[in-house]
Amino acid sequence: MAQLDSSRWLYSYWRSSAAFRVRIALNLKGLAYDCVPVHLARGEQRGDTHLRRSPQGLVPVLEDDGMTLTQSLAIIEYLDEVHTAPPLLPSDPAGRARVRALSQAIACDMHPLTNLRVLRKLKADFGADDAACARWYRDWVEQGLRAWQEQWRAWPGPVGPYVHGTAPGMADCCLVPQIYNAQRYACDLDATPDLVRMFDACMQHPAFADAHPSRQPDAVP
Ligand SMILES: N[C@@H](CCC(=O)N[C@@H](CS)C(=O)NCC(=O)O)C(=O)O
Repeated sequence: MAQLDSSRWLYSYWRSSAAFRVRIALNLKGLAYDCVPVHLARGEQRGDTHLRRSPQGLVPVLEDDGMTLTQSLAIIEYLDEVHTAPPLLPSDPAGRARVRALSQAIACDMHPLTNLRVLRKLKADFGADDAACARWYRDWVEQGLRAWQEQWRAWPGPVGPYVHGTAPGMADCCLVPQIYNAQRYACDLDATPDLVRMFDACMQHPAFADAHPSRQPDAVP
């Protein structure tokens, strides 16, 4: 859903799951943006130009209304506060706490362990080969998703088709890229069927389908 002359720029990489989260949120809100690829595999995130936007050397970065915003969850909550419809967080405090907890379990706990720079460090400094990195990835993701499913099942409220009811929200923005990556790394998802079902439901929605890595301007076929 990238568009020209939007005055909103998303610095993104097609396979970045954190950028994928923000692309979904922008699409759910119906907000136009220009996608500016930052080639992570070539190290563009560590160049001076990108470090001025993100001193951490990470994507996504959203430039909006003259501001430079980082951190996918902070960006999603910003978008939700400025553009209130459709809401990405529930209206009740307990629901919001649940959605934030499920979102943070992925964005703050699972994803950082499997980030590109972590996998690179394992290889460069600790002698891990491709097979060891894949095992590291799968171990963390499979155990993280199993715990996530338990946490999700513990809620007494309405069930599906999305994470928190009948409309997609912030937790779906986090879950879908995580499952996409888990499938890419051939993780065993047999123990987490509820998550796969929610992923499949989301991917039927155009906001998710248009945000898919394969649909991005920098995608490599
Ligand atoms: N907590 C950050 C994580 C951002 C992040 O880890 N981005 C990855 C791509 S998914 C990245 O830019 N990695 C660059 C690198 O590892 O060098 C967020 O949610 O925005």
